[in-house]
Amino acid sequence: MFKKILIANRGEIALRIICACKELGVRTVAVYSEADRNSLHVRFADEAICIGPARSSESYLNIPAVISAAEIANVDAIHPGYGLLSENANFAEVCEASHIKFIGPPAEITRLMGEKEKARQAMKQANVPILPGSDGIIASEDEAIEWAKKVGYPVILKAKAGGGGRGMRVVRSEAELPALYQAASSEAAAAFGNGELYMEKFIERPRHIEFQILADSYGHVISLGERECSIQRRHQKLLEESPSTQVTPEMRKEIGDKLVSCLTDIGYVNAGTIEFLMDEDRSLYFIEMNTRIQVEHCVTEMVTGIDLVKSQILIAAGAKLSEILPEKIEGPRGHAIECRINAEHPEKFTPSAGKITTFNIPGGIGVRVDTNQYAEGVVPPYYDSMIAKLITHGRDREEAISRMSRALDMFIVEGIYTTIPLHRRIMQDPDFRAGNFDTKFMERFLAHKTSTQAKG
Ligand code: MV4
Repeated sequence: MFKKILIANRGEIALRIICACKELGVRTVAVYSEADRNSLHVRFADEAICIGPARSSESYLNIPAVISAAEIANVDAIHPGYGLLSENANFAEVCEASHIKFIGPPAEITRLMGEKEKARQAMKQANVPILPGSDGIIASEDEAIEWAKKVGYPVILKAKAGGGGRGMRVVRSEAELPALYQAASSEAAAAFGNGELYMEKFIERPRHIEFQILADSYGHVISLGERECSIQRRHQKLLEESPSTQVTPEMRKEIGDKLVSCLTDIGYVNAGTIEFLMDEDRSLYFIEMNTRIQVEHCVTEMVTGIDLVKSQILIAAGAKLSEILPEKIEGPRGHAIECRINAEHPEKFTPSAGKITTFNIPGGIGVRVDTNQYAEGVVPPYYDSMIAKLITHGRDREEAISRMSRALDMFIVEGIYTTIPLHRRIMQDPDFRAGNFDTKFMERFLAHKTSTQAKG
């Protein structure tokens, strides 16, 4: 087992990783920027090293600074968390070259999954359903027109190196294809340094459903079921839950089995998330894979009872799944929901940095809060706006929702704006309560709010 781990991250996930290390009896090293000097991850780690100025590019994303800290502190391993360096294959390689274990999959697998079209082909080989589309890069407008004819409009152009919705364009007719092809390609070139595109049939109102897997270094892979992540705005998830109301035990097993077979073939190791779109007839189609722990991992933890971060560390240290997981993993136990509490105006979504004056964290049965914030704490303007995750668990979805409603009422944050009032309203929404929503839910929800306000 590792003696000491460096956490190459900040915020709630840095603290979450420290929790796992403490439970495992592993010493921790925090790294922090000048803006995060008073953060709880610095306070709760055994050691802390300042790695640079506030801006991420000069601190948390500065590979030489992170590696130097790891060498000075003499750690065995680095946990990258999510975002930042977590899906940077070069960073994983530098870690291994420095004889520091990177807690995540091998660099070549991160690189493979970063190439969205290659990931698609890998899934296709294992019979994981993918959307009809181009098998490979579409090198020209003419080629795109040819493919669109075969598949039928609407289609979507996506960046080979893509992510976060950048370099994506929906094309509804042949006439508009050339301009959109050029726009997607130049946007992708600017964002990812690679303008290559591929194409898929476009699904109008998809749900976003993802599967959590764990894999050890001995060829064992397990699926831990799905998360429903459709409640999002501009590609930022706001609320996630597990299980999805739309996935039956049969679907869960069918997709889970196919993913296990695919990821076993690939030689996947550690935690991973496979994203799907669900269309109106409830068919699931692979879109991409994330090779890191995700923000919303907690809802899976609540319904499986498995500590995913601890599992990541144990797997990286050479444990077998059979040694760290219960003998039999049943389906999901009850229902869990997570609300992302962001330091943002709840309607305008503008960032709201500054000093927190009151911070009352709810508790009680079925309530979990993952946060790095506290009263008198400061939300710096430089980073992601998420300051807490409020997670509730209940015997069923209704109980999880009622617990979420009352926990949101008891979560008092003063001094900055947060998304708490927004989540309170979502909990009251009849469509949300009925499980009747897709990735366009927030657009409709926010439009309705504005119109009723205008009337009022
Ligand atoms: C799609 C799609 C519809 N059809 N692909 C957006 C981000 C990227 N990860 C994939 N995305 C989408 N791909 C096809 N063939 C719709 C989206 C999409 C979306 C997906 C998941 C969650 C939110 C979304 C919001 C807008 C568009």
